[in-house]
Amino acid sequence: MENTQIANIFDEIADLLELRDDNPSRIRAYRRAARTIRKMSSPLEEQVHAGRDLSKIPTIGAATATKIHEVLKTGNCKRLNELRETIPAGLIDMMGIPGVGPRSVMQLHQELGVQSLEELVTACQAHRVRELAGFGPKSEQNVINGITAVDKTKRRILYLEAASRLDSLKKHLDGLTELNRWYVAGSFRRGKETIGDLDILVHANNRKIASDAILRYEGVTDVISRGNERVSVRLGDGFQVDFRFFNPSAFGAAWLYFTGSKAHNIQLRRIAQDKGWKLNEYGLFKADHRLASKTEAALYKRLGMDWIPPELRENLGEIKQAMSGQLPRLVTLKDIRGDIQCHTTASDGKNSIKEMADAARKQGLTYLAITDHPKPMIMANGLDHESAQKHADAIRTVNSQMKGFWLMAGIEVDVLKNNRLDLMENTLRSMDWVVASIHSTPRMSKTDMTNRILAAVKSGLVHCLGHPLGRIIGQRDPIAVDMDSIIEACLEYNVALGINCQPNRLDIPVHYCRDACDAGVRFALGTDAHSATELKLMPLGVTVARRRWLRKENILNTLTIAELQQTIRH
Ligand code: DGT
Ligand code: CA
Ligand code: CA
Ligand code: ZN
Repeated sequence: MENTQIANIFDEIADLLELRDDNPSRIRAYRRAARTIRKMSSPLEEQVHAGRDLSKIPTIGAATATKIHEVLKTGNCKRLNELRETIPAGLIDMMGIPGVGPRSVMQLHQELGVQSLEELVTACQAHRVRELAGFGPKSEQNVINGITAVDKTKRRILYLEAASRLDSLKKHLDGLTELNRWYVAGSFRRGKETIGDLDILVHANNRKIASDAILRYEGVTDVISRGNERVSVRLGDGFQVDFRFFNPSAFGAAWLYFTGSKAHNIQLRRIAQDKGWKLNEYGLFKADHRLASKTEAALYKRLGMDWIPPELRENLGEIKQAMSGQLPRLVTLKDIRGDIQCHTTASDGKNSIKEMADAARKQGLTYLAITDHPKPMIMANGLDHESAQKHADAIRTVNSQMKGFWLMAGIEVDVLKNNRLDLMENTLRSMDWVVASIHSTPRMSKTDMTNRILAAVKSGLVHCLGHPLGRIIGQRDPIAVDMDSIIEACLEYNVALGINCQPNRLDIPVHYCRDACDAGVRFALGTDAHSATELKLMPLGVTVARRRWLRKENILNTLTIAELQQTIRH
């Protein structure tokens, strides 16, 4: 559990107490504790590990320290859960609207009797909100916009969660004789980081019987609609799945249309219209004559372009490139020879060095960098040179027993807020591979943050930036930095940008990536695995890399061991 998450818990407790009009000094205490935790340069988890007495930290105190221990141990906070239960869920939802704090929620609740997001929308539409003291037409509109934003992000789930739902559904669909074929479309096929709903194309001889068969799936809790063209359902927690029927003669057109994205489709339709044609989910037509429909390749070809991989279909320039035959040849999983970031029991991982190495080898990789976190410096009197050294020795011992496999003695070192690396120079120099990451104080001005990252890059000690922009999907936006100067420094100092394969990170976001790639910066895919099983996150990372237009040549860990050793020598 990261410090920010723990701080968020205390902030939420403070918010809820404020909503209940609780004791102001208690509220302030929680806020202060949250602020202190956010500012800490090392994870609380590690401080506790190292035996630090948290109750001695100013603004934390005994009661809060107990809660921190509870959260670290159980992942839960009883106090927060109690509060959540005593306050109407709708009011808690309202607090999630950007710009709406506990005070406004209380006011909306008390003066307008609003209890839920829906009621709030109605109140806004009836212009009752603008009448309240402190509100006006503009803030009323902001509330509406905010609710739409909250609604949208709430319902989206991470790609990997959608994949696991699809997996269960697949077992059902594959067993049905009533269906001939089925295919996944939508954002899932495009490999988007988050998924709003699943879209599935189905071919069946009898659509009615097929619909019955689909609806027998035990995960279905609600049927939203059912017809001859489509069946929409909700699964247990409200997640939606759309099934659409297609005819094999128009399969390509249907798959193209329902894969999207909408922006990509609109652009394709424009191109068709410019030629006097029509494009829809049934085919490409010149008047009533069908020009193409059976396969996607045939449709793209008729429109005058190469077939476009689904990951690129976002109308970000892919259509123009496809028309001139210049689409990038995207990296594939087969191209990846190694994994450049993972953890063992030496820090917060679950498996030993040997177990991680064996698992990586079993997956067909030929190298793996073990990159544990060193002990945070605020604990000991200085940096823990010795334990890092010992750990590196242990990695090299395992490595010496593995023929044809390079187990890299690496480290994931913190870039502290004072711009220094959290280990001594000679320790870092003795490592095969150094990943530098920011784990604390993510809130800094753009200039300060840029300087912090630049300091790490320019230290000459670092091979790769781990989760460079620190975004956590749905929780934390990418940090603001001057990407141009970071790109320039990465080129000069031969530092790679990490692509983190953890499902909620998938750093770095697409447009930063394209700029860096065009400039010639190399990327490195790391699962950041905290267990042997998590080494299997690499395909997700590859999908992410493909969505960022990356080719094999742009990625460091497509190199052979010999090539890599040549390249990363500092
Ligand atoms: P999501 O579900 O929010 O993660 O994103 P998508 O892209 O899966 O969107 P969804 O499920 O609403 O629709 C699936 C695909 O169907 C979408 O990517 C493109 C196509 N589609 C949906 N509505 C329209 C539309 O109004 N016009 C066009 N051209 N295509 C549409
Ligand atoms: Ca969808
Ligand atoms: Ca859909
Ligand atoms: Zn990290």
